[in-house]
Amino acid sequence: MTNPFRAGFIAILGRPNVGKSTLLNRIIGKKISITSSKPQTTRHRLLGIRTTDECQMIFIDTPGVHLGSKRYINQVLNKTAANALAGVDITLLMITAEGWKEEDYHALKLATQEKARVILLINKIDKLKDKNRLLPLIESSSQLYDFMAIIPLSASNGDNVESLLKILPEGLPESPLLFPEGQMTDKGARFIVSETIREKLFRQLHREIPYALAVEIQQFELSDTLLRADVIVWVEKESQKGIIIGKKGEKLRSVGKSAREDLESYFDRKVYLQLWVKVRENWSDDVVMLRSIGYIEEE
Ligand SMILES: Nc1nc2c(ncn2[C@@H]2O[C@H](COP(=O)(O)OP(=O)(O)OP(=O)(O)O)[C@@H](O)[C@H]2O)c(=O)[nH]1
Ligand SMILES: [Mg+2]
Repeated sequence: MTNPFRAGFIAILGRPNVGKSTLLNRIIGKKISITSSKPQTTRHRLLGIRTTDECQMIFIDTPGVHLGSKRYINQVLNKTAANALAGVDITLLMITAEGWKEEDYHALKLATQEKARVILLINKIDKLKDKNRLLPLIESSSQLYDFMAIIPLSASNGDNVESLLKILPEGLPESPLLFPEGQMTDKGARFIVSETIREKLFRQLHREIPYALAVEIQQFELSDTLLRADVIVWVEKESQKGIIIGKKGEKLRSVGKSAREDLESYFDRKVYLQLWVKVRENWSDDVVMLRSIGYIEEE
């Protein structure tokens, strides 16, 4: 007798920079969520869908939950992460092999106040020089909460991700498909384009500049053979505009080139991007602006 088909939602929660989006991309097998070494890279709730013969796992990538920032956009990001937990079947709480930090305890609290079962993921085990340190961490973590499982893994090289995928179906309810079989994400082409550009800006700019910018698509055209987009990069100050454009426009050109290369391989089409940098003071505190870029979710 074959097992009944299962389907359900699995949230990935954790403080910024632990590797949530890297894990999502690894599981889906395609780069649908941007990643960088800077905290607070992810700003949206994003679905990654993996369908097999036995089940459909719908993963929800979330912005990193963090403490101590008073900016409005930070409150919005925390709220997006917390909202994503409502009604899920399983929450994957991610920490790293370095051990528990203050913001990890905060994420634990958020995860465990919902009804969903919680699996603890200890990520970045590839960075551990002494694997013997893992056992005490697993041991002490198991005292904190009755986790469905504790799984050490490496999102970046894939070590032990299979173990996670193996136990997830047992935490999902019997259900028919919730999304069409071939669908990988809930976001469309425009999202992939603006996020890819934001990733390159995050990766190529230093320190605080990435937090001062947002990307907005103006014109967008997608056909069988090409993709064309006019894109505005919003910053908060004139001085930031200069930094992003760079000497003789070098920086912006390099961001555009790198984004175009990724997008050509993602969409398998010729890609033309026009990037403009514009200043809007305090956009990150502006509700209308945050809604128009899609950072505030419609209720
Ligand atoms: N060595 C190592 N690095 C990793 C691993 N997983 C993720 N990283 C790196 O950690 C950094 C953060 O990864 P992200 O996936 O962007 O982290 P995130 O949790 O989504 O971060 P936010 O979106 O900011 O909350 C990136 O530089 C990744 O390459 C891992 O298993 N091992
Ligand atoms: Mg992320």
